Amino acid sequence: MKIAVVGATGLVGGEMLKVLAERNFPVTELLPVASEKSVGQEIEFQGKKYKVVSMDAAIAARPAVAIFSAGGGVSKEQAPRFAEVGTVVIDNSSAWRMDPTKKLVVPEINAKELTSADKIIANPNCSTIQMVLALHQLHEAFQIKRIVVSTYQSVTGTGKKAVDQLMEERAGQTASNPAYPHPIDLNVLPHIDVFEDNGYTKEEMKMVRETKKILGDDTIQVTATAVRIPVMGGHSEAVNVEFAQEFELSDVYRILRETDGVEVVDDVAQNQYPMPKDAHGKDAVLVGRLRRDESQPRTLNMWVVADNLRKGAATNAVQIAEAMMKMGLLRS
Ligand code: 2RA
Repeated sequence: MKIAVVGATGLVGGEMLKVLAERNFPVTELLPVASEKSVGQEIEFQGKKYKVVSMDAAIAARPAVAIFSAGGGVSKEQAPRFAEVGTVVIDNSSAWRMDPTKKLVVPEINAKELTSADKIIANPNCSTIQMVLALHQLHEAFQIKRIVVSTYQSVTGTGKKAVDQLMEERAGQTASNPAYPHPIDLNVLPHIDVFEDNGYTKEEMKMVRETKKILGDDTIQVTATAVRIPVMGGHSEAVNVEFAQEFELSDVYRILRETDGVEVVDDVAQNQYPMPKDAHGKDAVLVGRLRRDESQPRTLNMWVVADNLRKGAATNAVQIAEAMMKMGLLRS
C-alpha cells in the first residue's frame, strides 16, 4: 500500500514512521512529505532510505492513505486535495475535528462508524484520546453525567522546540528559541494553546467538545484545566467522573481490565500507579488511583497516563488506517 506521511520530519511524524514499521503496516511505497526546505532530505524507514517529496509530488502519486501531522493550516489546505484523488486522509491536527461532516475516531470506540464516504478522518487531541479510552466502557455501564479533568502534559505535545527549551533550561542556559512564554524547567504552566473568549484555553475546550463528539453524547458535561509540566514521557490526567448510576468499585476494575487498550496499574501498597516514565514508548493507556469521591455520590476519581506521541497521536492514527484496511475502505 502506498502511504504518505505529511510532516514526516516532525516529532509526531517520526513516531508515525516508527509505529508503521513496528506494526508491520503493509507499506509498499512511502512518500515522506515535509516543508519545501526539507524536500530531498533522506528519511530511513524499515532499513530503506526515502527522499522527502513535495506535497504536489505526493498527491500526484495517489497514495492509498495520507497521515497528516503538519498543523491545521496545512491540513485545511492540502487534505481536500488528497481526498480529491481518492486518498484517505487521517489528520492529526484540529482542522477537521469538530466539522460535523468529518468523523473523530478512536478506533476502540467508534471505528465501526467509518464508511467508504469518509475520505478525511480526524485523529482526536492527545489529551482527549487517553481520557475517552479510559471512560467509554464506564459510560456504557454507568452513564457519565459530568467530568472534571486536570491535565499534566508533556512538553513533547508542543514539539521539538519545546523539548529543546526544556533541555537548554535544564542545562542552565536560557532557551535560544523558547516555545513557551515562561521557563518550563522547574515550573508549571496553566496554559496550553491559545486562550479563548471564555477564559479557557483551546486545549481545555478541545477536551470538552471532542469528548462529547467521540462518545456521541452531548449531555456529558466536561470541565478541564490543562497544564504543561516539565516532563517528556506522556500526559497525565486527574479525572473526576460523576455517573448517573451507582457503581461498585470492583465492577469499575473489571470493566477497565476488559477495555481494549487500557492497562490497570493500581497497587498502592506497592507504590504502583501510572507514571509518564512507564507509559513512555507504550501504546497502552495506564489507569490507576481508582477510588470513590467521598464528597459526592456515584463519583469516581482516577489517574490516567499515556504516551501522547503514541496512543495520543501516531498509534491512534495508524490504528485508524488498520481498521479501514480491515473494513476494505483503503485501495491497495
Ligand atoms: C499538546 N495537545 O500537548 C497538544 C498536542 N496535540 O500541546
